[in-house]
Amino acid sequence: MKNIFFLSLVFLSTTAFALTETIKVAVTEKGFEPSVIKVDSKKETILSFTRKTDSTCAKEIVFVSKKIKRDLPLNTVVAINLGKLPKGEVKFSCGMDMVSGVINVQ
Ligand SMILES: [Cu+2]
Repeated sequence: MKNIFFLSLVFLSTTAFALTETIKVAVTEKGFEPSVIKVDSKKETILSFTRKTDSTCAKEIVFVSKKIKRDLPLNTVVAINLGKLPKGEVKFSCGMDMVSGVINVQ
């Protein structure tokens, strides 16, 4: 009985752990780092952006296919929950589509 209780706890904690995946993305003079991001289609994806330079035009982030557009204030964490994504690619870019990256959903 004790074992069953323990196993359920382990199961519950691993399940909870696997629900979301947060990936940190920095905005630097080189663009988005990383600019190619692999995620799991079974998990909710959260991208956590921090713009670390003023020498970039990526002062906002746009996910055209998801109709998401957010400002990226300097040195401020902006977390965007994209939910579960279908397998394939989701592109993101600055407002003018000059600096870009891609999420590879597997
Ligand atoms: Cu731009």
